[in-house]
Amino acid sequence: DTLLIATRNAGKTKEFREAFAAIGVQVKDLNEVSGVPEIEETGTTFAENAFIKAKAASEAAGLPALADDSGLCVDALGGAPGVYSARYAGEGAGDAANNAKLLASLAALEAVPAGMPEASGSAKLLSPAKFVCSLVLYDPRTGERVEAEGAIHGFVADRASGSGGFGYDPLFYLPKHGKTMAEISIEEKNAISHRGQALRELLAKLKRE
Ligand code: ITT
Repeated sequence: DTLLIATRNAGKTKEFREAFAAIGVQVKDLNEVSGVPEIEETGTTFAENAFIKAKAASEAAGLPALADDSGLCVDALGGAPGVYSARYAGEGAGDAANNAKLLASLAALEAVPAGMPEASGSAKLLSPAKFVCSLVLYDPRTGERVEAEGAIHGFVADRASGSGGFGYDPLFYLPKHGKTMAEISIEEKNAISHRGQALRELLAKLKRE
């Protein structure tokens, strides 16, 4: 069995590949199929954008597809970058530029929110934040859609640590682990992450159908 993941983000694909391997499902993403044009994310919510991507990719490929729309919502920034997480520092600017922009935006604030926990080492925590993931599985032959969402709370640290994961993971500190999301293994990340939670909810819904 092969499932199409409606993403061009290799970091997401790696995590889905790892999670689906456990249940014997192979995955391929939009970098591995031809004929799916660039999809514009015009929604204002994670759920809307996930549906837009799942529908467009599945119809172009003629196969069911699973889309992931996700992002980081930072309390001290009023929930930004949110649905703009991938393009926070500009279209195509990339993870390093996005992380630099996040640190600059927090550094520009008047005050650090009160009551931040201590981080391990010399890092300082700058704001509570959460990662959110919306998943939509869409079947173009029946029009059926299954949706799920997951979230994980943590804090934005003032410096990057770790080389695992992708995106904002090196800045996303988990007090319970005393580590950033880039310092835990892919198995640990899938066990706790917004994406892992959403995927387990999606699979549970499919099982009930
Ligand atoms: P696709 O639309 O092709 O799937 P994308 O990267 O543009 O790829 P999104 O619009 O959903 O996808 O943006 C997600 C961004 O949110 C991603 O680029 C990261 O910056 C951030 N993000 C989401 N999940 C993350 C995670 O697990 N760890 C770190 N950053 C994450």
